[in-house]
Amino acid sequence: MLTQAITTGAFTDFAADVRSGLSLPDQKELPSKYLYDAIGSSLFETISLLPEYGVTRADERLLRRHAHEIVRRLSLPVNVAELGSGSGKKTRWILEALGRRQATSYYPIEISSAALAMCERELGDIDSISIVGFEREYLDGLLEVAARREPGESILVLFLGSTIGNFDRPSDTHFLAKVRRILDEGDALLLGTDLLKPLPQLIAAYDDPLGVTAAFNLNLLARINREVGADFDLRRFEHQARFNSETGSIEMHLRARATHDVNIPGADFVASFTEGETIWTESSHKYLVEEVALLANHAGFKCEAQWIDSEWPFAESLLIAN
Ligand code: AVJ
Repeated sequence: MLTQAITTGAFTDFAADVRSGLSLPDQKELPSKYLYDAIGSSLFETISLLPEYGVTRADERLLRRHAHEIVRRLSLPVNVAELGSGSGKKTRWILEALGRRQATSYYPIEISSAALAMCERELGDIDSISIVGFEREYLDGLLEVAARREPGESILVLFLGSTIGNFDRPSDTHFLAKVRRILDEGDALLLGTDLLKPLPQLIAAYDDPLGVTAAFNLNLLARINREVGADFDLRRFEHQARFNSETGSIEMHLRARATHDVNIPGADFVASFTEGETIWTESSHKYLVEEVALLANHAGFKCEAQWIDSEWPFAESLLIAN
């Protein structure tokens, strides 16, 4: 049968990434982008409501307060591309401010179809905004947006929520440099970055007492069970949040409570765990304000303006491509 011939030996990207990440001899890892299936995206939405996790609220406060000033500094007409829109909630303020001045195309770019659907529902009612979503990786989506540019239009890229912090250093610079190469001089990038803050506050944000972040992290194993046919016993793993002071990043890990094997037939693979061993599932870098401007300069942008939340240290930086 044809279908069988195609599936035999040909793993999905997810299965291949699971296999390679769990085969690493020292620190096992899984790419954090796989945290966001429908359940993971909805758990993240819940995280963003937790009192201990101030990131999303700080981001939204800054965008709400400064939307008009941000829009005033752009070269109009402008179209908006958002890398990882999530639910789209915090984007409303910028789109409303823009919609008052011009008809605007808004292009959310998301690998999570659940998040993309949420975003289209959330923002569909704003006057003068037309939404075209792309279910793509960030750079592939941005290439599509750039291809639709009409002469005289500029592009505003939104990269909010401190998602940039999920890259390690210097991959964050390399990523922004790739974004810059897709853009033209004068285009803008609005970058949200969570800032370094006292350790207890950071740990609580990534290890909340209600256990929502633990569920968000463990869901990655449940997703492997669902989509790659593995037999992870979630009770044999526990969520861990640590601060790595060398890299300045919060790391999420899943720690094996006992020595055991896990079958992953969809990746044709058995993963062995020893007690106490961890799978590293995410890094979330906490920036220094000065670091953001340097990052921007190295990637080919000038830091035009910066707004910082006083309640929860977080920076919104408007970068202009030079
Ligand atoms: C959505 C990537 C910004 O790193 O803070 C929340 C994801 N992980 N709690 C972050 C997350 C654990 C979040 N980002």
